[in-house]
Amino acid sequence: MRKRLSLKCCLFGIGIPLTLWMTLNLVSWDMKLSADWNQPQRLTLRARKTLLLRSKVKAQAEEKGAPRQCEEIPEVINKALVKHYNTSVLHSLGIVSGPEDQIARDEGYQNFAFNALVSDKIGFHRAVPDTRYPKCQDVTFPAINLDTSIIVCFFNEQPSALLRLVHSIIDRTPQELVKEIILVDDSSTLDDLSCQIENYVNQHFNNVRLVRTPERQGLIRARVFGANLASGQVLVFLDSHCEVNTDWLEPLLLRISHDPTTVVVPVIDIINHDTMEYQQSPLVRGGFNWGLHFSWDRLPDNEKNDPDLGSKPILSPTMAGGLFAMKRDYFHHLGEYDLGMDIWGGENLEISFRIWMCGGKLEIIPCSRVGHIFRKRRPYGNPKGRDTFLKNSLRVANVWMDKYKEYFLKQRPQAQVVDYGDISDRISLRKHLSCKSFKWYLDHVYPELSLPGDVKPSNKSSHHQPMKSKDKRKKPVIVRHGRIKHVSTNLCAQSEKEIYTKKALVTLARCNDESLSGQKAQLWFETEKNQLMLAQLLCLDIETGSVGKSYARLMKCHGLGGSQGWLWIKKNGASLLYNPVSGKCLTATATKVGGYLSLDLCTGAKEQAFTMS
Ligand code: UD2
Ligand code: MN
Repeated sequence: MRKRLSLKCCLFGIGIPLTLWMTLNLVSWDMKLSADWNQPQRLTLRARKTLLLRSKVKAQAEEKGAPRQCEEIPEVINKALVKHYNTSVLHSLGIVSGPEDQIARDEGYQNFAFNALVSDKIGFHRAVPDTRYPKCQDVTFPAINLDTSIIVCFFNEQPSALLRLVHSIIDRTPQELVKEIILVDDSSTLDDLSCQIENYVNQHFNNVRLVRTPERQGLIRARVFGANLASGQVLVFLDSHCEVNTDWLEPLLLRISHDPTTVVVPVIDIINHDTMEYQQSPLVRGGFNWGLHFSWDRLPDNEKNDPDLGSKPILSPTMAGGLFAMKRDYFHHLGEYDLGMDIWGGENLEISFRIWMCGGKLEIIPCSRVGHIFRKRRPYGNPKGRDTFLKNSLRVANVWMDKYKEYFLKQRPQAQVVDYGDISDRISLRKHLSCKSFKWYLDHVYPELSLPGDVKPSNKSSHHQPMKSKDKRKKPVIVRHGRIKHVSTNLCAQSEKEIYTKKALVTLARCNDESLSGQKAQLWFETEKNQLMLAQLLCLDIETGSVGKSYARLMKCHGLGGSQGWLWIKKNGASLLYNPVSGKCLTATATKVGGYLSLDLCTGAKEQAFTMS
């Protein structure tokens, strides 16, 4: 009615203000169209900004001009790993064989917080172990009539990690299910790398689009930009350092086709950030604590004892955040993301609460597996130097948690003074969608969460990657024991202090096999997990992350491999102790009694030749 009226006025030529009003009206109509889930949303100022940005991005994507000037990335294919996943090949790729390797490795850790040297050497294609439970394998999928837009946002990503993800999707997904892959470069600052990625993408793929945000948005708004450009029926979000596994997409889509308000998450397998090994994750589900930190929780007993465990969907109170699929129209209907959130953090709990409280469901699909490089630190900051995780979490607490937000504020008192911006849009979204209360969510979706002060046993693991719960971690299995002898001097490795002193360095000493205590001091136990335990007490470890020389030390055994993993390799006829995490070999700094053991380039020199007997 109002529209018709304004049209009439225009015909009579009542100028600029009305034309402006009409333009806005049109824009809002366009927005409503993109959110075609019956109930249109109010167009806020922020949404208008997004829209403007969106048209800019569109323009940029469409004028694909001459390639940018930068070195071309060679299409690297490591033949040894394309067909068969092989850990010893992987380990050998990690060997630092000279100063160039060392630089590539150090720069990689600095920029990406994972071993970029190994990632580059693996190349753009590799096989990964099929980590699904047997019940998921060898199934024939019924026809699926949904297609997807896969959205991958990145800020300063290593080209080989990102391109291996893209190739893994193309290699392991039926073509008709992938309408497009949208790579959103969130204004990366390492220009050469983003230029190389862009040129490679333009030269090698048809259905991969690369778009760039006009300025750094952070992963939350970057995802919404990507989603606004997408046209597939289902949106799939992935982090930029993932590799998809066999038949990963079909189980996700089948679930969504049964119920379009189900949001589905694959099991996130672990790609080791030091060695790039691909490891199966245990079945756990998403939770959180009152500090609003995400946690991996043990499954409740009824799920754990289900005979179909491993192939049946698992209801999950929250998601980790990076990898999930949902219908595109449902994504828009449910309010996309909170555009007031910056850079990193909190959006995963926000979308999880919103899904459950506003009528949807969140499930982990064990038959779908995708590997992700879990890094020890985030290799980037944010332009304003603020703690965006805290700010974003405050928005979550104030919009979604009702009176339970007090628990959060108690846990993180620093939050009291943080400005979290305007949340009125999100509050009206919650009303508009008639979402349930946070109490309902706690009672029905996450009754296992104890309130502060309760003494329920914890079901959480504090690790940032999915972990087997402690009670299931087995005792180390010893495969052999003996003395570690330095060949050319015939000296033995032992602690410089008592055998139970943590952090003690390791030195060469005269081999002592006379008294029992002497034996113990030089008796090493090699375990199934490639640990070397002195007297079955402490593990041979290295100082990681240190610049310059790194020494071998004895540390508490953690059973996670990593810096406590030691492999015997051969070089120039000598047998060396190689530590895959550092890419280096155990080396005697001085070939005499008291000489410390350090880590050095694996050359096969006499300082590095050891045996175990
Ligand atoms: C986890 C999630 C991540 C996100 C985050 C909380 C998984 C596997 N990962 O942390 O997706 O939900 O928790 O916010 O569940 N990026 C940008 N712009 C930025 C910063 C990051 O595009 O300003 C990209 C980044 O390149 C990466 C993705 O966003 O592809 C996620 O970032 P991350 O890998 O640092 O987050 P992660 O895995 O530590
Ligand atoms: Mn990540």
